[in-house]
Amino acid sequence: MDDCLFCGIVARRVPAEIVHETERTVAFRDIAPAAPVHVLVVPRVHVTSASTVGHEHAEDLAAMVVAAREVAEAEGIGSEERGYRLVFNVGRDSANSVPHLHLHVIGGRPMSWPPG
Ligand code: DGP
Repeated sequence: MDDCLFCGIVARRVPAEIVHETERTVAFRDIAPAAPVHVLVVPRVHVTSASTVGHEHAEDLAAMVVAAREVAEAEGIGSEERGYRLVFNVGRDSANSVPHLHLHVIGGRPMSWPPG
């Protein structure tokens, strides 16, 4: 989509620090990191939100989770001893701000639960 920020990053129209790519996904560092490791994994195809995901997106979703694991391993937080958080924000209450599906990979420091 021409006016979508993350489609712009996927298409290299918008600069970003890309750290991982597959046939179906692109992963890049969050511009406002919430932790030492904060990477966003997005599908190359435009999907607006987890609230609009359907069975037709199954392969993209699986590819995103595998990409997140590979990013975490590459960043040195993939082990059970370290660990990381995977987050899909959906809608206003979650503070979702970019309408292109993205999986947050957050780690590199201890985190509490529940989130704020
Ligand atoms: P969310 O709240 O789940 O919609 O998260 C959107 C994230 O996207 C937020 O953590 C900040 C990040 N972000 C917003 N604009 C840009 C950008 O232009 N470049 C990069 N790399 N990240 C961005």
